[in-house]
Amino acid sequence: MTVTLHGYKFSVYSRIPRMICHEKGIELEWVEVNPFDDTTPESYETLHPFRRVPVLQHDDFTLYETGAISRYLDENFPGPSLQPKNPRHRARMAQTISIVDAYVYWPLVRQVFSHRVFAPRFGEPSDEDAIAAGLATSKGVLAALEDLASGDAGIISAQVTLADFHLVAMIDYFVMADEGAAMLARYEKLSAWWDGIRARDSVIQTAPL
Ligand SMILES: N[C@@H](CCC(=O)N[C@@H](CS)C(=O)NCC(=O)O)C(=O)O
Repeated sequence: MTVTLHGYKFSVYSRIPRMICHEKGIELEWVEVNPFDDTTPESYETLHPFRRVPVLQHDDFTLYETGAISRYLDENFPGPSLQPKNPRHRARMAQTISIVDAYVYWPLVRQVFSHRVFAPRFGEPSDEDAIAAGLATSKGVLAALEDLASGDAGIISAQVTLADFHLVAMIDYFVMADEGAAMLARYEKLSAWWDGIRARDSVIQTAPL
């Protein structure tokens, strides 16, 4: 039984299943794929027609889309369950994952982190307008997450769930920008959640930068 993840070392989405595997004690084989590199072979499209990462392969089963991968890992492997049984908490978990995909990734990661932290670190040009736009959008996004945050161990319930790991990957990059860290600090429940979850071994062991 082999579990292989095709992912990119700096990718937030690739980090999510890595954290989940760590939490559940699943051994993972890693295949490095840089989706931003034009030299990635066309054959990769047989695994992911949109040329993104990650892709999971479990024996003869191939799966892309991180939300689906997270659930598959949680439901098919032993270890602590990362999905609440309570239907309302489960719905909040699904809602939070959807918010991360639709509203968090672009402003917090691709606009603020990429231009403020990643591009300068790797000698690439960065765009101040993109940072300003990302920060402006991030305010509303963090306010919405603060409204949903439970104030318990997990973002949406006392139990740590898949939603926590989807959000961790994004927030960890966002707070590497000084403006991101300052903005998060204004949200009490989100800050308390972040201070607790960032100490987990799965988060520390998968830190990308
Ligand atoms: N909906 C996809 C999003 C994955 C995604 O956007 N991954 C980024 C890396 S973090 C990527 O591959 N980007 C390549 C690109 O934008 O061309 C998922 O949930 O897996």
